[in-house]
Amino acid sequence: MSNNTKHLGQFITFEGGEGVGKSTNIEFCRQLLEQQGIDVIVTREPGGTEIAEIIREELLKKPHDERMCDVTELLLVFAARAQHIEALVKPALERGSWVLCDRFTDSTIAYQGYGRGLELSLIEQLRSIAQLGIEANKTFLLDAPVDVGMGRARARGPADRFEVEQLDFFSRVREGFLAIAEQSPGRVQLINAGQALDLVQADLEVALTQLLSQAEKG
Ligand code: T5A
Repeated sequence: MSNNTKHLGQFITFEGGEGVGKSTNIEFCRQLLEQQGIDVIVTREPGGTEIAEIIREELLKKPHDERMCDVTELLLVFAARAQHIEALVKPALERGSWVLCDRFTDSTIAYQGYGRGLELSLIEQLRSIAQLGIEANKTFLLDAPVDVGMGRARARGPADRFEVEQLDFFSRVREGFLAIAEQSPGRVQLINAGQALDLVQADLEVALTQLLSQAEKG
């Protein structure tokens, strides 16, 4: 990669099922971009700001008795997103920073749409209300067989409210992500996350180099 500090802000999202390596690889990408003199903000969804993190806690914790309704879950995801975009993502992009975000609306399509079975048109409506026109410039979809990702996630700690779901739920989620990749080949780049970490990161380095060169031209 060549050194150049002049870039327009880019919104890069990292997507995929449980435990596919998003956090690990975002850190890798952050270091690569910072070495190029780019101001990088790393954030996540749901979460990323004080209020959005409070909503995240509610979304992830396992309630004792009451089951969270699917529409409640969807609205909470978008409430967190609205806060995150207005308070953090939009201002950072306007300053010219590159925002690396662990999950975004593709996760909503995959989990609440394909996983829970909610209408995709409902998600589109909320997207137009909550996102202030902000969309990812580039998305790295880390894809691995469900059992590989779940195995890694479970080895790391206790399961949250999503991680206790059954295999067929996560198979639908994966199917959802792959459908998005097929529909948006320009934005979404599929990365084989089932391979060894150094190979995943070699793929990401090639992709980021291309992205940097496009951003410099553009
Ligand atoms: N959610 C989120 C929705 O339902 N709708 C939405 O709209 C949004 C935004 C929380 C939950 O919220 C749901 C989906 C989620 O269930 P999360 O915390 O981002 O979101 O979810 P997780 O996928 O659970 O995040 P994890 O932190 O568990 O997984 P990562 O970040 O993908 O994986 P990472 O980097 O922590 O790696 C896991 C382990 O695997 C190892 C790492 O070292 C680590 O130990 N690893 C590898 N090992 C071998 N080979 C490789 N290639 C490896 N890559 C990583």
